[in-house]
Amino acid sequence: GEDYIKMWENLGIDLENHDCLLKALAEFYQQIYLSQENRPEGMKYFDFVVSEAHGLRIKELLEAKQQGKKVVGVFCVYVPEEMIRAVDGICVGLCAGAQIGFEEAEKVLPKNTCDLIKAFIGFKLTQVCPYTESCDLLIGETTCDGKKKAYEILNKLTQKVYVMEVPHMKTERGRELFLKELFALKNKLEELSQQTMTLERFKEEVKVVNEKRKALMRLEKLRSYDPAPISGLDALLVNQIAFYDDPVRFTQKVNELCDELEERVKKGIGVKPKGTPRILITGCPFALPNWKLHHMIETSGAVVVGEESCIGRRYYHSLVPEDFSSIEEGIKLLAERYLKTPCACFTPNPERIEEIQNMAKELKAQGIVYYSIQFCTPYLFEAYQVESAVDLPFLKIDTNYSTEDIGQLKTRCEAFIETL
Ligand code: BJ8
Repeated sequence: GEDYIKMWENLGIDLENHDCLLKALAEFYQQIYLSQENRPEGMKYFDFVVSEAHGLRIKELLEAKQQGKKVVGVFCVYVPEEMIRAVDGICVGLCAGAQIGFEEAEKVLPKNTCDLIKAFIGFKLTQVCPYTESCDLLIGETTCDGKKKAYEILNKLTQKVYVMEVPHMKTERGRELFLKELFALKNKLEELSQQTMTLERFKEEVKVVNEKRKALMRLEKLRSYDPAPISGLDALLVNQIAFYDDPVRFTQKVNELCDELEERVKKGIGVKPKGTPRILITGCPFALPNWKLHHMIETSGAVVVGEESCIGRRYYHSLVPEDFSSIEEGIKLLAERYLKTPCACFTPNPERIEEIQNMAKELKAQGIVYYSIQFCTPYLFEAYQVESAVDLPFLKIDTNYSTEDIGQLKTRCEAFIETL
């Protein structure tokens, strides 16, 4: 409506580019999501959230800002949301999953950069992302080389980037560094919000984020049944929305969805027939609206039952203990929990292989699809380690955000699924 157009204008959004994005998104959503059969009723809320992603949610963020709250953008699951929330901040994920602004992005980035990075720089250069434009602070991190260097450019464009150092080894020294970085982040967030973190608020927010993660764990568990009560696409969408919806409301809606899925399981209702081949995906994150791989697999006769990905298990793998009695102790527990995350930016990274094996067993996967975004060195390299460790049929997909290779990839997926 008119209100939204004013709101976007005030944010500095390029209305023409933005219109193209929204139209493409709506069309995509119609084609990929709304065409699915046997969707749970509970997905209606998430459909609504997607349709209002640039509307109502942005309005909420701007209203919160008017009350003095700060909006903080993040790009990685090593940046603790609990700390942002403990100083009354709102955390939003800014990774981008569409080929928007690539032409502009390629003027400032090397061509052989992964599409996830090209997309968030492209979104900024073409002024199409109301989340990026709403942020008071952008927190980058030293994970892969591409992101690390892209944050320098992003800072040049926004003057709002703070980079937190993430170690690359989980040694004693690495752990110490990470802990120090979390204390430095606390100072930064206190300076931004002009408030001192209190133990009470910190504990509250640890609980809020734990509840969100518990709901996502519950959702994952329900996908272990055959027939699967929810499609991989729908579960992926819920996981994507986890990064920008209000966490309390989101948690409630995910739990309502899970209640419905439990009923489905009891009655033996699924999205696909019992015995449909089950796929576990592992690899790079799936930033919204990157639905390409799930769509391809699920229109090729299989169902995706889990994601060992940052949009997936790497986000909700474990909780933070809630019974600490000082902020320092809480931050230590937070550091331990976050460092358990098995990203390929770490060396060595045996925990990821363990996680994949556990997930495959728990979710009764029959095949593994290894997903890497073209030019993503950490995940492309680690494919070798993973492939030699797992004993399930294995398909490696190295792709980007374009639709050009869909025909060829679909043929490969179909052939793979037929062997399961
Ligand atoms: S914890 S996966 S969110 S770093 S796809 S930009 S790695 S070249 S996103 Fe990541 Fe944190 Fe790790 Fe997760 Fe680089 Fe690869 Fe691109 Fe990537």
